[in-house]
Amino acid sequence: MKIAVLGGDGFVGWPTSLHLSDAGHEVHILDNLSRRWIDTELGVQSLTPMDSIQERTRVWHAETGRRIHFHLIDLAKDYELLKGWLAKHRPDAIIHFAEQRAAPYSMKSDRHKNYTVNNNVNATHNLLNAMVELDLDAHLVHLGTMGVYGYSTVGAAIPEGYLPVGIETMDGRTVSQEILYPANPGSIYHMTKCLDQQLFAFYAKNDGLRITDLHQGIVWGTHTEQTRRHQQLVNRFDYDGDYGTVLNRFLIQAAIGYPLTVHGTGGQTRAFIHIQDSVRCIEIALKNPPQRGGRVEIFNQMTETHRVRNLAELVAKMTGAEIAWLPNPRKEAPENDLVVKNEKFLGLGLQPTTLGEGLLEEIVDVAKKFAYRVDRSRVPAVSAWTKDIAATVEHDP
Ligand code: USQ
Repeated sequence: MKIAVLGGDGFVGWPTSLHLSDAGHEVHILDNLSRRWIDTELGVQSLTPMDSIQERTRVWHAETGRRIHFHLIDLAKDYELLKGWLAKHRPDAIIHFAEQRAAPYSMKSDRHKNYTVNNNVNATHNLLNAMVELDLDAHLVHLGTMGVYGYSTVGAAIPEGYLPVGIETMDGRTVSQEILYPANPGSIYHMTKCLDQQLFAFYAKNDGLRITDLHQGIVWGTHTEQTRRHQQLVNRFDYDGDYGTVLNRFLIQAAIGYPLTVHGTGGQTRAFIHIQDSVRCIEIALKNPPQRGGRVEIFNQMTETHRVRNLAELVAKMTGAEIAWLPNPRKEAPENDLVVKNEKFLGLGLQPTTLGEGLLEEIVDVAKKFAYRVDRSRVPAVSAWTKDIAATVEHDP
């Protein structure tokens, strides 16, 4: 297949591009390199030393003989450029990662809220609009988030996208209907993914676009089979308070002797997936497109659920790290249970990679190797969800 990977320079986009290229597909990365600009804005860098996208693709070609093409395009701002590219290349499939993906970054200030909404919603809408205008029947696979559901399980597992409801009719009968699971975002970033869902539902219904939305949990790990092949193919690895995600942060903190930054009681339960499984799920989704004219296909892309304090205790036991119990910069339930259905990917052959497979140690080793690149002052999470909470945030545990 000819596949456009929008946002192919990012944390999940890059290993996905390598994985699909390795599988024999013709891969085109479209990216505005915004993630690199945000590093510059925040004054942080990936723990792993990353080369330019051009250098990364050159090394991939030297290693494998395969080409990954790069196109510098801003989906949210350059509608005509995007449309022109799609008209010329007419990909068979499009994978859409091209959104600002950090909840803390999206809550930093009014400017960051505006940026996240404008960037994410326009990117998605420009893409859908152009596909319709060009009669492009490509399968669109979007990376969404488990955060569209909120994280509370009301005595029932969270289904894959749709919720059956019984509605009482005026003549007293009960009819059943499936609706999109009620959106319950916990940050501006997560809210943009809820808005994406509405855009997808409309374009699938109105124009028959074939769309798959992947509701992904928190990714952990850094390497995949392909990023291991050469040191210059290494994936980015975020540790800072805005972009670092919880388990990877704990592992890096352990490696540099920094107390593990648990927010509140650590009673938050979240869904997780290893980066290797994430790229496999995307390939599985690509192979199983929905019918034209059908509804949006939704998968829960996660393999395990864990409570934050249990993860901290696991990492502390494994490494001897201390735990710091910090005031929570976020507005979220202090404790929650979470049960999630993920039978669709399991049914299509996904073999989950779990925390117990020795990969946690590998991440600590990567972190130790590059520990000299860590700026300890950028470890604390200081983006507060409200002005009241901002006064309670600790800058240095
Ligand atoms: N947390 C800590 N200490 C830390 C960092 C986080 O206790 O040092 C807590 C947070 O308060 C939160 C939980 O860990 O309760 C998860 O935080 P996170 O930063 O790992 O994940 P989140 O902000 O939810 O976002 C990440 C990705 C996002 C993706 C989402 C999937 O950045 O792109 O959509 O995970 S999900 O969480 O399932 O919605």
